[in-house]
Amino acid sequence: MNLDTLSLQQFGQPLSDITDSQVFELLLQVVKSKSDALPLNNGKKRLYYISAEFLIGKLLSNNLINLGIYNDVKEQLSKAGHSLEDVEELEVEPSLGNGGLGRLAACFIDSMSTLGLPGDGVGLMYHFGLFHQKFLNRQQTTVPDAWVSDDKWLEDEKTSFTVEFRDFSVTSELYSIDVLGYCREKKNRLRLFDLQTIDESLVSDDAIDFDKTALKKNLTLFLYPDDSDEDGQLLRVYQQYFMVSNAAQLIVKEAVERGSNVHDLADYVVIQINDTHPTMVIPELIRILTEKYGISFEESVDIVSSLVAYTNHTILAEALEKWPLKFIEKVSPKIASIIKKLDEHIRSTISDPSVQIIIDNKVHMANLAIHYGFSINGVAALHTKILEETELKPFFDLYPEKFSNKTNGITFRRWLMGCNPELAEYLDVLLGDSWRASAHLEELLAYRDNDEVLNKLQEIKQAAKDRMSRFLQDNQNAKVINDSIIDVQVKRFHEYKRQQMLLLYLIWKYFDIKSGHLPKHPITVIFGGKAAPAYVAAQDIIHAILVLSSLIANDADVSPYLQVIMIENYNVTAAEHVIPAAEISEQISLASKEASGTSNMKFMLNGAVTVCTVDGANVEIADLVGEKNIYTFGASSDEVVNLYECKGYKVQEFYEKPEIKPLVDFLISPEFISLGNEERLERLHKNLCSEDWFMTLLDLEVYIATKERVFDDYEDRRSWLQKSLVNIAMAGTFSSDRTIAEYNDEIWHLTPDK
Ligand code: F58
Repeated sequence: MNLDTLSLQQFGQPLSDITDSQVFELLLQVVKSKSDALPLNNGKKRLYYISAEFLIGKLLSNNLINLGIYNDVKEQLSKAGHSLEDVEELEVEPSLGNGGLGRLAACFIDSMSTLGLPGDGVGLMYHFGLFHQKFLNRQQTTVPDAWVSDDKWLEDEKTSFTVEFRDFSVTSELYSIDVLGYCREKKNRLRLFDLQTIDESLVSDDAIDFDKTALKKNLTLFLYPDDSDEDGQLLRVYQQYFMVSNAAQLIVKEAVERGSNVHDLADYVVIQINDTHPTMVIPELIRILTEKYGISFEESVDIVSSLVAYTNHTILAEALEKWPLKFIEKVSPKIASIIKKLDEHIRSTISDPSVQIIIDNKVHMANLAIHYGFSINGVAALHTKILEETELKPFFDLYPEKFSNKTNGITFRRWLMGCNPELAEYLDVLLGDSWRASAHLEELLAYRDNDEVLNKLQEIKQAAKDRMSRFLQDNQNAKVINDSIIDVQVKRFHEYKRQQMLLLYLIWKYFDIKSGHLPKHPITVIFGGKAAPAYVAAQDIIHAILVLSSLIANDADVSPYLQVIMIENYNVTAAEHVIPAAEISEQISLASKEASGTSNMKFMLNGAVTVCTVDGANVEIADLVGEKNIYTFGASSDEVVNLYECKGYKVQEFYEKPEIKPLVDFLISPEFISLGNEERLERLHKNLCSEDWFMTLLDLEVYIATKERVFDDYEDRRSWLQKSLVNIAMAGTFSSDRTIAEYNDEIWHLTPDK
């Protein structure tokens, strides 16, 4: 493929003379014509991975990599004076996800295609997705993130279904995006349902509020519309039913086209539901089988129960969905009545009230999925253990055979080859390129004592740091201190993830520098992430970080040594710049609360050293790299679970400690308040010293001590680089190809296409 020739044909000018946006157009055509020509992965049995989110990121580079033409294209462009990086900037990032669960779904569909498994992602085509985050007066503001009209990858499948609600019906339109596998001749698709009557004009340019009751026009406008009022909650139920009704109709139609007589549907279909949002696919399929195919209720239940599998992503009680039965009745009385029948069956056979589906007139979606699915899995070993032994113990006692662990993974195409090509190329030099398909990196350990290799790793890290600095400069005019240590916490803002603990450490460090203890290397701490619009406490934490960032920047004694940058509108593109540059990965959730985490895996793969609590997949990372190559601290999950159970955490005892009180009180000091919003800062302060539901102060002192040890150790450059090397070498386990192979071997049982 010669881009110069293509450019001459298309634009009448050589590659060197066309603009970056013409190059983008050209590359799109190249990728699309190649991907259009690929047939779908086929097989009798097909997987449908239904998810409310797919945080797929930009697709150009990813597709070039998977088509095996990335290096060639990059070289041709560079010879003609273009940089692929600049061209990529012209692509819009789809706004179809929120956090780890959505990004996991994106990694999974990439791996499914790579392994040749016949299966598609199924979700909704939100026109504005999640909001775009902007900072104003050091606070998060939310503006609509319009992306659909600029997207270049969506194709109209020209397929529609009717979805019947109680009071009206709507028609859908199915769009899809090709999902290419790494060096594969066949593809899968991400299939997204839109509403034919969607009306973007309900949304103004600068605010994400809109008429939540205009259901015929709004169902696919936003991902997770604000549900702090009843209209918002109802809208979510409508959205979920719209998603699963379309999915179920598509699934049955395609199975029948492949030869199913519907009684044998489970030989043709397996459905993985990503968290509980798609749970209503169970009653919806039962409805279709009984109403449309005349199959008895009992047989329909058996058929459906043998083909739906559920992944749990959280133990946080408030995140486990429970919808008032009356909402479901309002959306679809038929679905409500099927759920009631399913609940009655459980009541009549199992006496334990905690496992019922309808409790206090609320439908517990996870309970429904566990009783009427054939598989439930957690997403890291510790998480699954907590589900089995504590959170879902009554279910585990009933159905031990349904439970399993599938530790999460990440696709190395995006999180190494795409975002860190220098490191990927150097691994080729050292290991040959077979790691690209196998993810086996352990042979790198042989170079642990090789100074030349360690120095080269340092050089690669420096290049990534420079790239990130340019990105932050261009995007938000932030100037990273030269030669500073890059210490990063990027993830959704939530109190359990404890961004506030890093904030308190930073206050400690600020005091320490003020008192004359200057760090040997300057430190740049980078935060990134969004807070849900209805989650005030998380927004207060963002506010305090932005205030501290300004306070330090304005302080000439401290600013040469310490800097806090909060990335505006953190998304996949920002992650691709920050993760390769990071030297310290912050994974500091309250033990037991982070189901897995996946940024922990991305950071380690790119050579960052992890500072973490013993939570989620951090446990598995620590086991792999060994205690010399990771910094773990803090209360264990058993201790935490115990403290909750016996109400044993007394925050005041910690707050009153002379080492802690000044740090917390600084949040309401005149210096702090002069830069911020008093109400927000007082609320955050009060929250920390009188409630602290996620036990920040419990771990704070040991966290500070650990961080100081980390910064000391960083000064021994050789041994630090060795830690970094070991982390890269041991990251192979966390390839999502491994995870998907496990899902397939143990849950889905699909035959890979050739
Ligand atoms: C995340 N969940 C987990 N949920 O927090 C993380 O530990 C795990 O690694 C990841 O799933 C993948 O398994 C997550 O991202 C959400 O974003 C919820 C979506 C629905 C609204 C509440 C947040």
